[in-house]
Amino acid sequence: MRAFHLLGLLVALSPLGAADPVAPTRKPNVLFIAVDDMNNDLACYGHPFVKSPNIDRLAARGVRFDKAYCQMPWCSPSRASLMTGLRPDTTRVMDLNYDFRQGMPNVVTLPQAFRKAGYYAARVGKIYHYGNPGDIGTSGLDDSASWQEVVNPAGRDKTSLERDILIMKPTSGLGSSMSLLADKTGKDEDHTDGKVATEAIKLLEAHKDKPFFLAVGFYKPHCPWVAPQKWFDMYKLKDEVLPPITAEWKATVPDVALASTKPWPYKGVTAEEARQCRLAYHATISFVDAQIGRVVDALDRLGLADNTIIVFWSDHGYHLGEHGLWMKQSCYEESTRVPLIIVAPKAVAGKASPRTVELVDLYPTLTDLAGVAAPAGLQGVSLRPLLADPWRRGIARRIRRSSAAASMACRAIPSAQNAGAIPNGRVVRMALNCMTMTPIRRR
Ligand SMILES: [Ca+2]
Repeated sequence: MRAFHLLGLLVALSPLGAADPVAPTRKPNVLFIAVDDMNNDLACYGHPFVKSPNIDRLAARGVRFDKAYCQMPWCSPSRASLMTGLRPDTTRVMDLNYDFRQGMPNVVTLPQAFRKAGYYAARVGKIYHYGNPGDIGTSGLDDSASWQEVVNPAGRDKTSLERDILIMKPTSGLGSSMSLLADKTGKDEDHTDGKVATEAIKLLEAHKDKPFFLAVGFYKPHCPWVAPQKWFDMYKLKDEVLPPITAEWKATVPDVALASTKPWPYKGVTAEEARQCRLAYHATISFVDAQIGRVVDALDRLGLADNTIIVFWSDHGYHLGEHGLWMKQSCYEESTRVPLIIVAPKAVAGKASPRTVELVDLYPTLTDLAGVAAPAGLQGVSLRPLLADPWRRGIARRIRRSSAAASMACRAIPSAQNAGAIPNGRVVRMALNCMTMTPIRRR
């Protein structure tokens, strides 16, 4: 893998790069857009009614990855892995408290690599882990070495609306409380994610004349599902149908397969309440989609689009009732799969890649595309060849080492139960073989 990566880097840096359709003509900027807890319920991924015109617009400008997976379906392990280019069993980040610098004080993060290459690197909002919504307005579990400048917006969803939120599961923290609010008076720009977009646009305007790595971390559609009323009005409760579950199906899986949702099903809310939560989740997808659109519009207005790599990613997926599950931390497809779009200058546009990729691949991909020196030992592979030919085979290899998620699953499942039949191939393979959570076979 390292040999492949070095080869990619040499190509990027060599004069031969001029013949490469993806090679930048000058130092490209990076607009690094993250969302929190967003699954693939997006129009560009084929969802029948979710409205996501701005993310769809990114997909039309770049490559949409249809089989992209996180390294562990939980905020901090996933984000620390992506930002260091190392798998969770290397970072040792397997909970929401551990700082990867404790064990790897000198690790060079993705934005640090760009800083070393002379880039201005800044963060707005949530990129590394922090409690959502508890830590909104703070730097949370940030990595200060990564940035020259940080902005931590807090909007009315955090500062004045929390007491009005409809909480369906009051025994949980607000971030997992199955809670929602349609704000009847506030504007998009008054909410935290509206402010994230506004602050990101200010930084684009201020730093447009030199190479930048701007990380823009949005907070929705993480619970609580709070957004202006108009976004809720775009959806109908009758459309929010829960996937079927049966007692017979439940009897065929070990308890651990359902352990991420306690109590099962739907964290103890009624099916009707769960449908309201689905609607609210979709409403906040459309809300955050609009804020992403504002940032991309600014990039275009400033004339930066032709020389800016745009990455759009979510830290993990999200259950909305499949198998009776809700939220994340399960090893099923809906929890581990993520939306991932890369728009690179001169890359193909409007294509989808069916190849299995992982968020840990983003670090080597971005350094490769930008011609930035990457540290040795990155554990992903550059996806650059897929930006020229999304169907290309053979850029990734079969992963043989265990991932933290697989380790977590194995720790949680007594060995006797490992032999039990689980009718979801991904879970079986993770639990039985301790393979990485994603790939099984990478072609
Ligand atoms: Ca998350």
